[in-house]
Amino acid sequence: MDYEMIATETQGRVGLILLNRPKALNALCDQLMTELGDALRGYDNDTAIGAIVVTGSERAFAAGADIKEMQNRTHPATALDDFIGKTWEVVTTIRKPVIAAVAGYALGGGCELAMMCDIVLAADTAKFGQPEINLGVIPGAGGTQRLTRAVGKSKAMEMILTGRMMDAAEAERANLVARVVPAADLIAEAVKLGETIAGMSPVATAIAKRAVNRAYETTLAEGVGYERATFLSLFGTPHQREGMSAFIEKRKPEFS
Ligand code: CO8
Repeated sequence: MDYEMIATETQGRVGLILLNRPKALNALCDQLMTELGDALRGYDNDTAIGAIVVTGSERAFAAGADIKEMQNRTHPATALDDFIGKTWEVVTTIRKPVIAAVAGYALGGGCELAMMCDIVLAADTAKFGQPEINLGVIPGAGGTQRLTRAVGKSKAMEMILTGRMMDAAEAERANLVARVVPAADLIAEAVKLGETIAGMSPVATAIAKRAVNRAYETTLAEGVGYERATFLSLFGTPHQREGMSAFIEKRKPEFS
């Protein structure tokens, strides 16, 4: 697929996806989301890639779903089409770790896209918000659920009911992001993080990602049971032998 609204670039073992619709502050229209889904799947199926970074511009990671495109949608046609499920949730199906590197606005669907990624790294310029209430609607790509799980009920309610934005420092305090870095270093830091992850056992990485995501979906007892079963299954892999031998032999492990 030829891309018009995103750009892709490989740096080492990290697949970088740049949302690239600057005039619309990376508003997430159908075409952009389709291209993003295609690029994500492509990197997921590429054995040379160990982690994926999704980023935007200095001004905006993404200012939300494209309001101009959404304006004339009607119900029930919109519901029957399931356009949200088809294009927006691809990122949640990716096996490799996906890092959102957020500078500037991450609003509405942009904040939801960042929260669907596995790790959010924020520039000190990042601003997060769910301003849909100002448009007479509510978040529609998981915002009411993922923001609440990330920052707790009171702050999520305040943000969703008023449309207030959160700056990077507050987002870090509230556990919405893993870390805040200077804006000038954002991509380099995200790629470095991706490289670190890509250097680990790809099997352990994929299983660790799945196990952490289970914590959102299940009870503690079931989640711990899932962790135990998958932990033990890793003793059937050469990577467990390599990782433990390397530690004992005081060398760096080689996970092929
Ligand atoms: N959709 C379409 N165009 C947008 C969007 C958007 N979300 N955001 C900005 N733009 C466009 C503007 O229309 C403007 O275009 P033009 O120059 O042609 O008029 C251009 O980007 C620059 O924007 P501004 O002039 O407004 O720039 P400012 O610096 O003054 O303001 C803001 C920046 C604060 C980010 C402002 O643009 C803004 O408030 N944007 C809208 C934010 C918003 O409400 N987001 C939520 C959208 S709804 C949503 O995301 C629901 C998701 C549901 C799930 C998925 C379903 C599809």
